[in-house]
Amino acid sequence: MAWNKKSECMPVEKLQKFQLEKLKETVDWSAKKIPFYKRKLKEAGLTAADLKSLADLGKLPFTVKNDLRDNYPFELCAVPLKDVVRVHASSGTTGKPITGPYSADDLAQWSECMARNLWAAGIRQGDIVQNSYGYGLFTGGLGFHQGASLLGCTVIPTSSGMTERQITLMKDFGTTALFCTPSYALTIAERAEEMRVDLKSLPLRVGVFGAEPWTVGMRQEIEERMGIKAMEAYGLTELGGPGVAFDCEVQDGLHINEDHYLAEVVDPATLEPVPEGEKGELVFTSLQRRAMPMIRYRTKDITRLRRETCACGRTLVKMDKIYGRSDDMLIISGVNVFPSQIEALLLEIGEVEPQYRLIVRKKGYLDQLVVQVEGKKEVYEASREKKYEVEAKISGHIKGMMGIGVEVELVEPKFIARSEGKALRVVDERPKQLR
Ligand code: DLL
Repeated sequence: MAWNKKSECMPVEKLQKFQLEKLKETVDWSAKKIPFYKRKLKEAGLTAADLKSLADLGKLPFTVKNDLRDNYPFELCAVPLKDVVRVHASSGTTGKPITGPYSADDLAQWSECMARNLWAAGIRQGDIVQNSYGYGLFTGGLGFHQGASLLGCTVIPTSSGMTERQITLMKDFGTTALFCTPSYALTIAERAEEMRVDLKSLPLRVGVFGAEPWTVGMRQEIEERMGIKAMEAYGLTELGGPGVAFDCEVQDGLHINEDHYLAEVVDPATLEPVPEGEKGELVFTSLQRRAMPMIRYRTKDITRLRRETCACGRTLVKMDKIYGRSDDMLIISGVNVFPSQIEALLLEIGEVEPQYRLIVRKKGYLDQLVVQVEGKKEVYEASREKKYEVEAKISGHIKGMMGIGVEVELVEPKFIARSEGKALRVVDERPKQLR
């Protein structure tokens, strides 16, 4: 049922006791080994002994991405470099990169978390898995590789890119499972259609996708076009990469590997915890990592937590699919807009491809949102009137559902650059000082 039934299906009370114990160990370890945390905890006047229950978590200071940048490359590392067996890094879109060092134990735990993720997706020994996440500093490639190796799968480490070769190998090797970003899965599906390879007739049956926000509509689109079940992985470099949360066969939210990651949701403005079930910013404290423990790391990812009995038997708390990142949130006519909301609406329109870009411009003092979306070939090539009609249909749909006026530009098929990794959805053309 679960890869590690003992940990994944532990009674909640027992799990929370375990979490408190590990939280104290983590705080103690961080205070002893990392000058940054030693200082922060001293300022907060806290020691591990002050943590009497999980509710005391809120007394601990937050950690933000800039703390990692300021301490680049190894100032947050709690073990000597000779005990670091791997370093990953993420550059993000701006600024200095951040590093993720791992001890041998950290690496083993990561593989375990990934094995749970892949097992829940129905992947087993005997599966031929094609790993099209980028190998290298990005945690996707090696994270999935390790998890699949632990399960005993046959791993094809294709990495991302060279899409035609991906499809040829998929056919020749009889790939049964594919790992990549959802946007790259669509790129593969599209290229396969052009190559006249019918993915549905291949042994491919499941994909595990993540590393970027994607809607349920996008998941269905991928499932239909590839003839597979599309499962999900969530994680971030700061916490060791993918394997933080994953969906099970119920596909209603992602279970968090709570014996490794203690999750909270806070109001991004007040930083106060929100009641369970309410949306806010996801914050994680690592519970067992040694090389780079994290205390109350603010992910910027927006979701909500749900503690409920899941039909799969796991007791691990669930989070909703990520709605978006607080730093990708646009404010259009005073309305908060996440790209994923627009994506969901676009996927309801039959005349367009699931390829889009949001361009933000300044019109006077106001922010204006331009939705560029590819028309299906027959629609784009039909009359000008048809194009206008579809554009009006989309802007009407968005206005009706979200109450905001947007400009819609139906663009020709292939106009929008195809993704091999994380898709670029938002292009901000506002002058820097006006954002
Ligand atoms: O993207 C780790 C990963 C690799 C996850 C492969 C899943 C699969 P970073 O490059 O550090 O790490 O980016 C982390 O990506 O804070 C989210 O904003 C976003 N993200 C990751 N997974 C999901 C997901 C990897 N399933 C950032 N849904 C995170 C939505 C996701 N967003």
